[in-house]
Amino acid sequence: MFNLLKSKLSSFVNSLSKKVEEKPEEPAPKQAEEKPKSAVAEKKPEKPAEKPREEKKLKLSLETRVKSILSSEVEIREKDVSNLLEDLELSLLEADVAYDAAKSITSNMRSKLVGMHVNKNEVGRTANDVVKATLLGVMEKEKPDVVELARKKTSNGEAFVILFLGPNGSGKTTTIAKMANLFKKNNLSCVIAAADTWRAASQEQAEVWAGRLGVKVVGGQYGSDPTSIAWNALAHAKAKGINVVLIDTAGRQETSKNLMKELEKMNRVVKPDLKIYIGEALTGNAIVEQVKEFDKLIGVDGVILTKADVDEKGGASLSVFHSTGKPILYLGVGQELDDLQEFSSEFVVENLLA
Ligand SMILES: Nc1nc2c(ncn2[C@@H]2O[C@H](COP(=O)(O)OP(=O)(O)O)[C@@H](O)[C@H]2O)c(=O)[nH]1
Ligand SMILES: [Mg+2]
Repeated sequence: MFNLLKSKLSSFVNSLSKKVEEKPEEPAPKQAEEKPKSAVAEKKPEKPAEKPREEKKLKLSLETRVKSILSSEVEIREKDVSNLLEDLELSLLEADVAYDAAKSITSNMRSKLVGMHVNKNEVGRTANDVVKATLLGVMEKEKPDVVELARKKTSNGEAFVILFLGPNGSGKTTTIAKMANLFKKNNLSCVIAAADTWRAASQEQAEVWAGRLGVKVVGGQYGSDPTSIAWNALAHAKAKGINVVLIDTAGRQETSKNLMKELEKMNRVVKPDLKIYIGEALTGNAIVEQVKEFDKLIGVDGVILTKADVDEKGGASLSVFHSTGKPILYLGVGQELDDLQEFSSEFVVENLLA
């Protein structure tokens, strides 16, 4: 998972520490070297008050130098990092990080690194810490606790409604099954609205998962109005006291106007509590435009990135956070019911820098 991004970050850390460690000693400040000791010693000033000041200055610069040699402390300069950060920016793009996200990550690193005084033996560790802090900063976003939100709503005797949207084949139906499984484990009952009336066999697919989970599916005729199916599922939840309604929708591209219109209608009628965009991690930074378009149309509360288990690049999550401003709620990490991981930026960053 995310191996390309991982290797690019590690190569940046290694190159930087190599470069700084191999840096030749900086010459001592001229002023201190050029003034021969004797000049100070010989020139005994009339006023004794001035002498200690001069000596103090010399002593100080000598002390700083000795200290710096002893502690092998170096300052990271712009010239140490500039080429490496340029390379890193290209590497991030290659790993599917969106352009503005890559730019912002590297400029953030530059401002943290340049001017930093570090022990020569600890450049690698320091660079690692800087990369970590920067990536965590990118992914810092308040994330709703979906299960908690559902619990809260149901405690008022109302059903919690989630609308799942996204392109065809991104994993909506599978993720709905995984979510139903998660709710069930948290003692919340579910109903699935099979409102994908476009794709042949989509309802049967939902039925298969639901059968395994012991969850009811409310469906309708292929080609029928998906909003009416969602509406029926809501009515069913109300009548039976079911806690969570999970609405599956037909896969649509943000470019297909009719389908987008249909989604808008469903949103107005159903008024979901949460709208979750399901996107493949493999889509890379193209996911940014998709989320933005759906967000413009009906508002997106969060993203679930699926197929993270087979995504070698790893840039999509950084792009989503940086360029859409939406939190990632979960990662899909396989095709089974339990293959859903709550998203944790710490976990992802630890994994990237392991
Ligand atoms: N490896 C992997 N495959 C997934 C994941 N989520 C979904 N899939 C697979 O992606 C394919 C499309 O999923 P589906 O739920 O039908 O997508 P939908 O068209 O958006 O409803 C299926 O073969 C799923 O098994 C995941 O997290 N990892
Ligand atoms: Mg589907």
